[in-house]
Amino acid sequence: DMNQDAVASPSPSVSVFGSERRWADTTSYNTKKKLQAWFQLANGDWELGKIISTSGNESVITSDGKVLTVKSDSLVPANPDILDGVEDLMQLSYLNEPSVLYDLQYRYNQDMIYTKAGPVLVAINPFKKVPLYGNDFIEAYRNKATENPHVYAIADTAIREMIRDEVNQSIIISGESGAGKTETAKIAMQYLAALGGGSGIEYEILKTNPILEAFGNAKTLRNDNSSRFGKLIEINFSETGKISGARIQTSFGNISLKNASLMLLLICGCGAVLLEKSRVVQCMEGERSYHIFYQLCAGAPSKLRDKLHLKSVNDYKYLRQSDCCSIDGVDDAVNFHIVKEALDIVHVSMEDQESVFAMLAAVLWLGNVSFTVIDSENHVEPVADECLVTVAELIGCKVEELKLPLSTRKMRVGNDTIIQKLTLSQAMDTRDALAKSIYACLFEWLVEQINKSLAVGKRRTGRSISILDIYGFESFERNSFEQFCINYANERLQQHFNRHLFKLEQEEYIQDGIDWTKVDFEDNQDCLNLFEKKPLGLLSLLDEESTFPNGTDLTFANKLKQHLQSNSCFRGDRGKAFTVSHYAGEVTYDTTAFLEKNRDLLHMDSIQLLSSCSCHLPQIFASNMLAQSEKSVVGPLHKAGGADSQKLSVATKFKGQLFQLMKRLESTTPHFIRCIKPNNNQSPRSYNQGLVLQQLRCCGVLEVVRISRSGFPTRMTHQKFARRYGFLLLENTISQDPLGVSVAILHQFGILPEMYQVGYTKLFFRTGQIGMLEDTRNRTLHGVLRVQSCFRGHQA
Ligand code: AOV
Ligand code: MG
Repeated sequence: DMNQDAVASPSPSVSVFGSERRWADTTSYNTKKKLQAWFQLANGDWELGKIISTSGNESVITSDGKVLTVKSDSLVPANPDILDGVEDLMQLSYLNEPSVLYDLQYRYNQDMIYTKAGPVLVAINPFKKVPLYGNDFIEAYRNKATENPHVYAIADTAIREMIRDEVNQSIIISGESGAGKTETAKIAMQYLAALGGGSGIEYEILKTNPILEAFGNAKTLRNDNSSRFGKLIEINFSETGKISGARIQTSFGNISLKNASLMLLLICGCGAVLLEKSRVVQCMEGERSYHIFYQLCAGAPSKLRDKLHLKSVNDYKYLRQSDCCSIDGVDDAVNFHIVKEALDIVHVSMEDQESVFAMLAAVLWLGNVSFTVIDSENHVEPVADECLVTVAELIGCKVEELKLPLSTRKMRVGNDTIIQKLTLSQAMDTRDALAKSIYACLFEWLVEQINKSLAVGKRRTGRSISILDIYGFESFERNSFEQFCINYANERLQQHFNRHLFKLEQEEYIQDGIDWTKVDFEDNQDCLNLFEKKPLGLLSLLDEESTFPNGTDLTFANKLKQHLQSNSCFRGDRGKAFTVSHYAGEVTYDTTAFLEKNRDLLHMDSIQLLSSCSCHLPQIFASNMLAQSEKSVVGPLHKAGGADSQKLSVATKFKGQLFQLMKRLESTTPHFIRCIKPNNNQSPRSYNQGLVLQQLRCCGVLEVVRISRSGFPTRMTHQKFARRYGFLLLENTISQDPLGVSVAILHQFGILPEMYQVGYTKLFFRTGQIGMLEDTRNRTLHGVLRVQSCFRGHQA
């Protein structure tokens, strides 16, 4: 039986390339003189040399006119010149770290910042304008007129696979802070938006960026425009696009996707994943708060200034304290107008815009509110000066109403309500908590408005492509709760990457019974366990300690040391510090303020104040917060009588949002882009080998290439394959079953036996094989459709 044969006949088994980082077999190599090889300099950088002679364990090489003697086994083979700057690392004959570094650098020096690493696109931040974008390039990628790796090409593949497989797609962008994720996300959006075809929606989609960046980005020590929130942008293609799927597929070659409508959606949770709100009231020296504050102060027209009683940046404590109020090359005033224009375009009304600005001003003025001690017990009262009066005016309440929650707290004891006076530090915390909440609510509200406006009248029924851009891995001198959350998110994302490129991939081979030798990869499950395990994980212990009234940052740190010492990713340090071994490197966290930031209490008195304000935004904020606290888990203060709002802890909420996000991503076909930061100074034309190598290592780029080179990235069930290409068969096959048809197709197209494997349920192909079949299919279909439409033309 022929089908049995097809399964049983052994395809050439594929051996997986071993680690070629070092030369295993130096003896055979050493005889080949004049060969090029990499040797390592004292600073760790690799340099190219030519082998002149070898004796014993030593080789003499020339490099740059110098003659050097080096240890033979420290040499690493270099690729022939003809492979300089290959566009896919899979094409390298010798796959080792220096060769990969060199290839990327070679391309980077010529402004070719994109390189494929098998299925992954590597993007190196140029830190300057590079001539790779715009309509001409978009057209070229749509017409498949160029093969150069590009974000556009990834977006294009995503669209094609969405249509071909009828599966939602995602473009997942990762990399350290400042590596270029947000820029890359915008470039991908540009390509997808171009398919809007003049419907106007593409314009609106792109205009959301300046708004989100103004309110959600800030200058950090790593990145002048660092995202302080995570976002998933979902672009939906309409049902009509789907119905005319076949037509789209064929007409796609020469562009117009006119039938497809697009829309942008930020995921909720609360629109965007955990905005770093502590930044509103405090940030490190040399950093800034959110861009919008500086933009408002610099760019507001005089009428608005008067209305909001605006002063300059240096007059506001929240903005002044980090000793950094401008960014080189950035004009905040100009950007204010760009944001305003963008708000117009996404249909935020003038009235709403004014309310937004009023809330921003209220936050700034709140920061300037000061307190005076009123009794011997250090209780305080806010000073009724210009600041307090202005805040009251901006949010729409009486000065006395504002004074109350800033200086007292209602507590319920048994059946009685008592009023407790606040000390200076309690009052300042309460004030800051109010400012943070107003800002965070404002951000959420704004995202909601954008979503509403872009979703008007459109049902989300078609297929979608989502673009994920979160904050990148961060490691500073001092790392706090924010870095803790951000790095945890990145750890999760790394696992998604691993699962898809290593684990699932290999499991599928083995499950489907094809020849395969397993490739090892860095698994980060231990680190995730360290965070997530219950009850003895970082997050659980943090939540537990946060609910203890007597818990402090120190007791928290001690508890970690007591319970987590056995996890190899954890190390307790002196005092209040601990260290986590992340996939991207070790980070030492200082637990100072962890508990308070995790509790993130906004007292009921403050929420009540907001709900009684005459302005509509504070009212909306208050009702959103109340709705949230009702859904929440019961905390200790809640138990004490509900006089206080006890929401979910920040860490728990964050984890929940992260899980939601991952769940969404799990149902999509992922396309990965790895952004790489070539230097730490945000400067162009500077390529730090060590820094690049560390980033390549931690995301396993070499291993991905190795798997892909020896693997079969494209797969299709026998049924689907037979259905899709069966009509191309010239002769009827003896067999009508899917496997028989499939094998006949493979034979007819002369696909070489080493280029595919037949599994129990699927066919597996090496890179590039399916493309040829698709092209033939499209050409044939296109021809057929043309004939049909000619025919219809005749009839008419
Ligand atoms: P990030 O998103 O990865 O950091 P960004 O996308 O904000 O990093 O990039 C940082 C800066 O690098 C940008 O402001 C640009 O100046 C420059 N840049 C990045 N990509 C390009 C490009 N393709 N062409 C020109 N310049 C580029 V963070 O959000 O901090 O994790 O939290
Ligand atoms: Mg970013």
